[in-house]
Amino acid sequence: SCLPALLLALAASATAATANAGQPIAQRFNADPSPHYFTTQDGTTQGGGKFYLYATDDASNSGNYWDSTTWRLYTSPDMQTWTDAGIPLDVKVFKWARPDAKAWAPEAVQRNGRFYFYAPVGGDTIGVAVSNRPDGGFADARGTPLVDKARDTNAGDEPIDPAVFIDKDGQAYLYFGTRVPKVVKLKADMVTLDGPILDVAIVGLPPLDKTEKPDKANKTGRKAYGEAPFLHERNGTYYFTFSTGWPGQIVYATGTSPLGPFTYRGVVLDFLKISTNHQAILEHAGKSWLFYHDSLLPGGGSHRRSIAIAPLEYGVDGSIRQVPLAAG
Ligand code: FUB
Repeated sequence: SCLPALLLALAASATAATANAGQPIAQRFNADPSPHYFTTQDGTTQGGGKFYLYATDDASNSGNYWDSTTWRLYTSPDMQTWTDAGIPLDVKVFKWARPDAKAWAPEAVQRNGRFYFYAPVGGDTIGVAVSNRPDGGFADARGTPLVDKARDTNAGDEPIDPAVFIDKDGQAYLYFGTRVPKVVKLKADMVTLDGPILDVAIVGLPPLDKTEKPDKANKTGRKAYGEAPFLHERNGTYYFTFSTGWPGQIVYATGTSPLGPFTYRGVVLDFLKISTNHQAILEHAGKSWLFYHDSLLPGGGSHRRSIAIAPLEYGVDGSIRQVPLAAG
C-alpha cells in the first residue's frame, strides 16, 4: 500500500510548514493574503492542483501609504516554497476606476470552470474580474462595480476587504467593509448581487482590557469589528474572523448561518507591531492554516508587510487555539 508513504509525506509537509511558522513566505513585501488551493491551472478538469496566494503588493507602494495599483500572485506546490508569479491584474482592468485607485486586499474564487477576482478599488468600490486561468488574463466581468458606495444601499462607509464564502448548498456570500461588517448573497454567476446588503451582527464582544488601544472611532469600551472579514465553516459551525481595528487583533465569532449572528469566542492572533492585521484560513487535506501578514522582513513596517503562515488548531469544543506570533 502507498498509504505509509503518503502519511510520511503529509507529516513531512506539516513539519516543514510548522518550522517556518510566522516567517515571511517571500522576500518581497506583500500583505492581505487570499490563499486558495485551485484544482487546475487552466480551469479545466485536467491536471493537478496548486496553491495560489493573491496579495496586496506592498513592494510597489510609496512606502508611506498603501498606494500600490497592482496585485501580486504567489504559487506553491506544497505551501513551503512560494514562487512569485507576478501581477495577475491591476486596477486598469476596471475602466471605471480612477487610474490611481489603490489596489487593496483581494479575493479570488474558482467556480463555473473560471476564476473570479474580487478587487477593492479606491476604497469606495469592489470590482469583479474573470479569467479562464488563475494567474492572468482577467477582464472586468461587469463593466460596472459589483459594490459601489455611491450606488448601493447599505454598502457602508468603506466597501473594501472582499471575502467570498460558498456554502455546501452552493450559495455564495460576499463579506466586506470597515467598522461595520457587511454581507450580501451572490448569484450563481458570481458577478451579481442577490438581495440586499446586510450588516453582520456580532454579539458578546468583550470589554477591552487595560492594555488595549482601541481605534479612535471606537467609543464602546469593547472590542469591535474593524476590517478583514473572513468566513469559513467547520463541522457545521460558521466561523467569522476579523481584525478589531488599527492596531487590531484577529478574533473569531461563531454562528449557525453564514449570515450570522455570530457570537464572540476569542483571539486568533494578537496585536502586531504594525497598524493593520489581516487573516485568511485555508483548509487543505484535513489541516488548517492561518495566513496573515506581519512586518518581519528587513525594512518592514505598516506599509511594508510580509505574509506568513502558521498551523491553525482547534480544541475538541471547536474553539480556535490562539496562534503564537513569531519572534522578530
Ligand atoms: O492593504 C491595505 C489595507 O490594509 C487592507 O485593505 C486592510 O485590510 C489592511 O490590511
